[in-house]
Formats: sequence, C-alpha cells, structure tokens
Amino acid sequence: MSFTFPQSAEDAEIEDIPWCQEIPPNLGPRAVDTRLNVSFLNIPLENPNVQNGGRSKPRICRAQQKIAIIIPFRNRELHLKIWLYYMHPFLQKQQGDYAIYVVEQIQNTTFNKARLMNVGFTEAVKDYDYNCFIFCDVDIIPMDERNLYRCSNNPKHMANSLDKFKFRLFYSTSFGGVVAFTKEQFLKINGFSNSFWGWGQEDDELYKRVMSAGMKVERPNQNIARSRMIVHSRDVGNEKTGNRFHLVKQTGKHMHMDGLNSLKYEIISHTKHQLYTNITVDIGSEKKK
Ligand code: UDH
Ligand code: MN
Repeated sequence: MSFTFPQSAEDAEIEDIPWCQEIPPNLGPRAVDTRLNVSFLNIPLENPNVQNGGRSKPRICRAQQKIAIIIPFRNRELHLKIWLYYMHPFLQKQQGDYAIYVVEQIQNTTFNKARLMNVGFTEAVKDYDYNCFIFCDVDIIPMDERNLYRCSNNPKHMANSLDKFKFRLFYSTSFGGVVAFTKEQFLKINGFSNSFWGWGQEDDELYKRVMSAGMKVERPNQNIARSRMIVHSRDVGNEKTGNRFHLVKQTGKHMHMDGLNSLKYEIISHTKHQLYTNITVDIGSEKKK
C-alpha cells in the first residue's frame, strides 16, 4: 500500500516543518445536532484535505502521534454519516495525523464489538506505523474540540461525559464508548477479550485488563468531554451477553490467553472509500454449548 505520509522518522526529518504544538490552537466548544440531515456527498467537499481511505494530517506542522481511529460497525450507515460529518473537521482542527477504519462484521449473527476492535488494531498496524489507537462507538460525537482525541501516558477514556448520562461519569470504573491506547499499552493488555458475543461489559473487562497491567485510566475534564450519543434502540443481533459478568470475573486468569494473541479472522475486503477505510471481516460465530 502506498501512503503520502512519511514512512519513517528519517523521512519526517526531511519535511521542513515544525512539530505541532502539544495543545493545538483555537479549540473550543461546538454545536452538535445528531438529528441533522447530512448528505454523504457534501462531506468530502467540506473536507478537501481528507485523502482516500479517510486519512489526513496537518499541513503546517508535524504531528507527534499517528492515530488509527477504529470503529466497530454493522448496519449503522446513518450514524456513520453523522459521525464522519462531525469528526473529520474535529480531528483536523486538532491537527491529527489520522485515518479512519470502519471494521464491519460480515455475519448477521451475534455482534462481537471487541473482536472487531482487535481486528482493526491488527490490520491497521500493517498499514502504517501508528502509535495511537482510538476505539470509537459510531454514535458518540464530542461537543468540544478541547477533548483531545490523542493517546496519553495511560489508557484514556474520552466518553466520560455523555448527554445520555446527564454529562456525568456513568460509574467510576466505566471505560466504554471512546478509548485511546498507545500501541504499547494495547499490546500490554493483549487487546480486548474475544469472548463477548452480544452487548455489554466488554468495556468493564477492558478496564480490568488495564488495572491488571498496572496502568491507570485517564479522563479529560468532565466539562470539556461533553459528548452526544445518537439516540437509538438496541440492535437486533446485539442482545445482552448471557455470561458477561462471569467473563469479567475471569479477566485475571484469561487475559493473556484471550485477546490479540488468540484472535482468528478472515478479511473479506479492505476498501478505501473517500472518507474511511472499510475492513469487512469474518470473525466467526459464537459456539453454542
Ligand atoms: N454496533 C454496530 N452495529 C450493531 C451493534 C453495535 O455498528 O448492530 C457498534 C456501533 O459502533 C455502536 C457500538 O457498536 O456504537 C456499541 O453498541 P451500542 O451502540 O448498541 O451500545 P450502547 O451501549 O447501547 O450505546 C445499548 C443499546 C441500548 C438501547 C436501549 C434504549 N433504551
Ligand atoms: Mn450506542
């Protein structure tokens, strides 16, 4: 695959531009209307610097972080459109060097979001030397550009102030919706568990992995992290996972056997669209006992 980004540190040195500032300039709150009638066609016109595959990088400075945004996906076209409409301008304003990966489960059987996240990570690292991975639900849109979609010294939880929960942290250990890991942090916890078929608690399990690995969770200020979640009902095929609480309890024992190192999948297609890269994947189906 060919990218216009520098492929190594040496290449980057050749580019005669300064490093980007740690806090990009002119960031602030913005209005987000999740019922907006967005046209797919207008988004590229409004984001001329986004390249095929949904990649962009700042023109005036060199970004420290190379970010892969990973979205687990199935049958949420409307949400994806709204997400792209709001997020390309947001990520560019934050001077991100980033690309968007929409990882789509081909099976219409039970959804497995965590497995899709692991596939996104495993495939993205083959494309480019990303050093930051942000795992995003397709229906969460930040309302303040100061909520930096970046990695930090510890794994970071950016969806800690959702309108759905009256802009409060849902519970003290919540760790879902939008989370950022450096490559090292994600490898250290062996990624997500592959065992969560259906909805719920894969994020609690992830939190336990982070704790077991001796890391902490960072969160932005509650006011800056204000985000909207598109109102929706539960998807067919994503019913609550029956054994989810039991699985969370098993984390300590299982995390080094269940995750990136035990992931099995088959890529059906890897396609660069104008605003994102779609990876359609066969992740298998739940084995019923
Ligand atoms: N997702 C899909 N397709 C699906 C299921 C999930 O793309 O069929 C992805 C999508 O990125 C979504 C994420 O997985 O944002 C998380 O799933 P979710 O949005 O269903 O989870 P959430 O916790 O919702 O938001 C739970 C549904 C409960 C709705 C109850 C209404 N009262
Ligand atoms: Mn949701």
